Amino acid sequence: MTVEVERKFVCDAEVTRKLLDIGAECIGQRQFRDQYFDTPDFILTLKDFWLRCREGTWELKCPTVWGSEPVNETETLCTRYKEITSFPLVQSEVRRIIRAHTAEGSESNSSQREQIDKVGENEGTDSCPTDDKKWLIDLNLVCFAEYKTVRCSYKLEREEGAVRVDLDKADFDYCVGEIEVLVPEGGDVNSALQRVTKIAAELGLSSEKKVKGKMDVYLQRYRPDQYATLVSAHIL
Ligand code: V4E
Repeated sequence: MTVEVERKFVCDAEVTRKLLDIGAECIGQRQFRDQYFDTPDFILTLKDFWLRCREGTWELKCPTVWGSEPVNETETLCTRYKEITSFPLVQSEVRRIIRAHTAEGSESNSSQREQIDKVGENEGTDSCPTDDKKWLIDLNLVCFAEYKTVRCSYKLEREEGAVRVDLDKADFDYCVGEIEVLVPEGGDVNSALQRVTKIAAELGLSSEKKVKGKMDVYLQRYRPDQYATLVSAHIL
C-alpha cells in the first residue's frame, strides 16, 4: 500500500516551458477512462473514500490523517491518500466501510433484529468476490462519474529523490496539473511533502490557492446535488 502525496496546480500555457526550464524530462503521454462508484446515498465519498475503475483496474483512495489539522501552507495545499490497488483488498475494504455504515444506522434505529437480518444478507454476498458486476450490485454501488483524461507526464530528478508532474486534460474541457510523490508503506510522508513543495516553488506556484481537481469540477457541473452534499460535509 502506498501513500500518494500530491499538490494540484493551474495548468496554463506557460507550464510546459517552465517544466523544461527546471530540468523536467517528458516520460510520455497516455489516455485513460475513469469510472467512480458509490452508493446512491454516498456512503464512501462522504467518508472521503474514492472507488475507481481505471481501464479495468480497481483502486480505492483512502483518507489519511495529518495527525492534527493542516498547520502550514505545505499541508493545506497538498493532499495525501492511501492507495489500495489489490482487487480483493479493495473489495474487502469497501465492504467493511458499507457494513460499518449500515450497522451504525441499525444501531440508531435500535432494532437488533434488523441488524441481525442485515448481517445475514451481506454474508451471502461474500461467496462471489471476483465477479465484477455482482459485487457492485450486492453493495448497491453505482457509477456516479465517468470521464477520459489525456495525461502528459514529466519526471524531475532531485537529490532528495524523483518527483513526478502530470498535466491532465479531461474530456469535459478541464485542465489541471499535479505534482506527486508516492511514498511506500512506512516511508517518510513529511519528506515527500517537502519534495512536492520544493518543485511547486521551482515552478513559481508557492503562493497559489488550493486548486480544484477533475472530480470537483465534474461534480459541480454534472452532479450539483452530490457536489453540494460533499461541500456541506467538508469533503470537497
Ligand atoms: C482523492 C480524490 C479523488 C480521487 C481522484 O483523485 P485525483 O488524484 O484528483 O485524480 P487523478 O485522476 O489525478 O488520479 P491519479 O492518477 O493521481 O491517481 S476525487 C476527490 N478526491 C479528494 C480530493 C480533494 N479533497 N482535494 C483535492 C485537491 N484533490 C482530491
